[in-house]
Amino acid sequence: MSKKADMGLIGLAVMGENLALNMERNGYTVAVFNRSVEKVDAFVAGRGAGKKFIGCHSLQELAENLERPRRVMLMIKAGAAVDQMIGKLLEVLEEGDIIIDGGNSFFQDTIRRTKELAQKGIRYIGTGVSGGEEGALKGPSIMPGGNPEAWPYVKPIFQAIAAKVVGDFPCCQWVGDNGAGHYVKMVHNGIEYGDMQMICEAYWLLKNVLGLTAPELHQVFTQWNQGELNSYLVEITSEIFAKTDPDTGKPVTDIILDVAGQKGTGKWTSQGALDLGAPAPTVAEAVFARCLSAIKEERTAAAKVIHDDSTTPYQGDRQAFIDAVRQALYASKICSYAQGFQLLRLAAKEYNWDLHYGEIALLWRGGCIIRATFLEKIHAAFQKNPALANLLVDDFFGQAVASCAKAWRQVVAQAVLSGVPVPAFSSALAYYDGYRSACLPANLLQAQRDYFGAHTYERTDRPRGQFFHTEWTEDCGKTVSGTYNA
Ligand code: NBP
Repeated sequence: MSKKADMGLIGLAVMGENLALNMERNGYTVAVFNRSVEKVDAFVAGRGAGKKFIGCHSLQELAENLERPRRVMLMIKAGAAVDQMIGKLLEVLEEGDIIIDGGNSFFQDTIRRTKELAQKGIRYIGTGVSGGEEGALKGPSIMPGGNPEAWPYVKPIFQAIAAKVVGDFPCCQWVGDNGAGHYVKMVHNGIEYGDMQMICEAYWLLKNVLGLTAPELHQVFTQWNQGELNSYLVEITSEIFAKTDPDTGKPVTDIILDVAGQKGTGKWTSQGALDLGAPAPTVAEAVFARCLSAIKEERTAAAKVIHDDSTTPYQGDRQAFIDAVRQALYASKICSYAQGFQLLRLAAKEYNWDLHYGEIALLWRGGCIIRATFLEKIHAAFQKNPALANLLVDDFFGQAVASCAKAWRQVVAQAVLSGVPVPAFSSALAYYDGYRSACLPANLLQAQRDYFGAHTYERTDRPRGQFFHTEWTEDCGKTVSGTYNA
């Protein structure tokens, strides 16, 4: 009898096809299925030719060709398609079998599916897979969560196909129960939104304040990639500025329309932060910056009628400004990651996950889009203090930001003077200044709330948890609101 497959993979689009090839290259036999079954034959006869693939034309055939307990991975469009496919799979799977969803599913869906499937005896994993097409083929970052009983059966395959860093360390470890893996992937994507926006702001400042050309920008980013900013995104940015459009001879960046797309994971991260009351303004600003870019026609019309002659050009040293922008980028990036990890901490509390923040930082060192040298430092910070409240109070990051702060303020100030929008740089700076402030103007805010809604307030000279109300006007009553919420 011929060998059965180690893994069933459903969804032969960009990610599924490449993940299947990655598994096969690592010694596993993969049974493949796709809703449009002609893609199965095309794959097995094409990129999969001569390899250990079993092409299946039905879910029944897929189930018959899998070792038990069966492992079936979905790499299909997130949302209703996943529920539909799970429903169909339940007709052919047995108790103890494992379903893995590797798409960008919303974490609340994964929480629900893990629970519903456990009740049916099916072990479920919802996993983040990051790295796009190339990562899927050569080694992605994998962030699995769900039913921990399933993990031992999937771990060898996932750790074999994952990106490896520092020798043989796989960028794949168990993240936590139910939706934890998809949540961590969502926050990864939110951080990615922030990183991309901050790099774009650095570019826009260097271009508009100093007038740097694409070849000069290529050099600056290449140099930055040698230091503390070393990362995949800075590296590809330097390569992007070296690319010329063959038709026009112009830098490719000059012919690309300034309208940003988005698929929603940055928005989810921001919504998740709002749900938990987590201060994560930098990712939110990155999402809003994409929204503002998208209203191109409106901006173009506004540019014709809103003339502003209040700006002040930069008069200082060019190299000093380039260096200051590098420091502003680094400090803003630290703040953005501090916000991301603060969000994870609040999520762990809310959803009862035992998240290991240092390990999560290590998962992102290879394979994924935000891979960066400084993730090692985040790991070290949480190793030193697993209960670290915020990266900004870690010695290394605290000193790193403090040493950049002066340049960072000058850059944000010059951006404001020059009329160059830097929402991520400036929101990160406001977060830093807010986080390090023992006192904020929320005393006045509480007074306002108490004035118009009798919402009450706590006093600086009394223990926390005692609430007071002032009769601000003569005609207000003594009844206070019962819905005080700090
Ligand atoms: P897509 O997200 O474009 O989905 C295409 C696949 O979904 C095809 O196999 C398609 O089958 C299948 N599908 C659809 Br659409 N509706 C279906 C349904 N109702 N039932 C069964 N199958 C259905 O593919 P992708 O870009 O490879 O991404 C796969 C997953 O991985 C997504 O969740 C995505 O968000 C996530 N992801 C993508 C990337 C990336 O860089 N692309 C990176 C990381 C994660 P068909 O051939 O019959 O239409």
